[in-house]
Amino acid sequence: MELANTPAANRLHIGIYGRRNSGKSSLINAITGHDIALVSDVAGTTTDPVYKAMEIHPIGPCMLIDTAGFDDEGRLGEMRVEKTRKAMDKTDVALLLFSDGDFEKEEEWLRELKKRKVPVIPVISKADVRADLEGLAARVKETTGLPPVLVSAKEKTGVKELLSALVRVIPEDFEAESITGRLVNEDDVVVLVMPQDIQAPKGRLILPQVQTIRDLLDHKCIVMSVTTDKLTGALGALAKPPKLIITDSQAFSAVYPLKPEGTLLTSFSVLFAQYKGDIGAFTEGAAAIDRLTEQSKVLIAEACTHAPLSEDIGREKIPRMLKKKVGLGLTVDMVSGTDFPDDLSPYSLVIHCGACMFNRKYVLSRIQKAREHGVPITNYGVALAKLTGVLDKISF
Ligand SMILES: Nc1nc2c(ncn2[C@@H]2O[C@H](COP(=O)(O)OP(=O)(O)OP(=O)(O)O)[C@@H](O)[C@H]2O)c(=O)[nH]1
Ligand SMILES: [Mg+2]
Repeated sequence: MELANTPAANRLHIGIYGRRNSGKSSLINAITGHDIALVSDVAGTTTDPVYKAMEIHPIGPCMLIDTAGFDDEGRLGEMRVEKTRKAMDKTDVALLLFSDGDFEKEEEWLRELKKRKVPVIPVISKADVRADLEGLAARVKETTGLPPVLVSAKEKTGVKELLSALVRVIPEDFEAESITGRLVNEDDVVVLVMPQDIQAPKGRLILPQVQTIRDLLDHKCIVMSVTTDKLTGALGALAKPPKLIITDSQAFSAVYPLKPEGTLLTSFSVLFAQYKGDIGAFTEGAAAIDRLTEQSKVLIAEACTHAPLSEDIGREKIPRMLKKKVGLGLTVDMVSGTDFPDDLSPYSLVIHCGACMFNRKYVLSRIQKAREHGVPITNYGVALAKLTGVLDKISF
């Protein structure tokens, strides 16, 4: 996965604000699971804002902004606070840390963030050492209007809840990245394999194909579209092998043997699994297919209440393939629309539809919900790639 390709502007910028020593840098390390920010018990350890590009599941590419404490003092301290203030202008979502004591500074920064229309998640840091956690939480709720997330970076508690809170506040139109941007650069030649069979609508292309072509043109790629039978001809017409072939997943077995060595191969459904969700979570989830037994229960979740085309995939094709692999005893439940169950614990796996009619935020919130319950989740496209044995041959 080429993360370096995600431009900074497309990353969700998460700013972390609080007093000196409130545990901002430790919180970053807890969220990412890595020791990337410098932590010490000296107040004022972080001076300039530090920008860390990170992949956070299930949100995707993010930019974490570690800042200097907003209660810094003295001439240098004031200059540092000024820099922290500037970081607010780049912040999409703010984590505001609350500690014991009065909230004078916190309220001031809350006002500043609200003025900039930045969603704020109140956080009580160092929850493991707060003398009166309940009282503190009540005061924060009164001040911010929101229940705070209680986090201990030391004991690694509250991080899942914090991720859920983040998913809830990301903007409705949040699209972390482009469809193909991880795989291509300017001037790359890309061949699209688009069988025009009975499922293809007469006289036009389906939306994912159109969007992919548009996205490749935006990346200044050289795009060639063919039906499956013309792939050999197309490759022969090129002076050198293409950078990437994107195929309809149904044509995968025909395309794979023709792929030149060194050319990347992916499918429209896998590209959209990332564009509309989180491919990392989905491939991890698909691995659970290997662990299913006849005692397992699988939940198939469809976002639309009526979806004639994918109905066949979700209601027939995937259950049939799963039972063929696992055994006829496997239980497959189906829900649609907003019926996503609150209790996912009976399930060993959730397989979600491609959510073509819904935005990424919607899909991410479902991924996060499954993660909170410790239940693997994947989607139709990735599950099909896994069940047909092509998932590990694909780039994403
Ligand atoms: N008990 C406990 N201590 C913590 C926790 N988080 C951070 N600390 C400690 O608090 C101190 C300050 O942590 P930092 O993460 O450096 O705090 P900061 O807000 O980045 O501080 P500055 O960069 O100086 O503004 C360190 O000694 C940490 O080990 C926590 O969850 N529990
Ligand atoms: Mg710090």
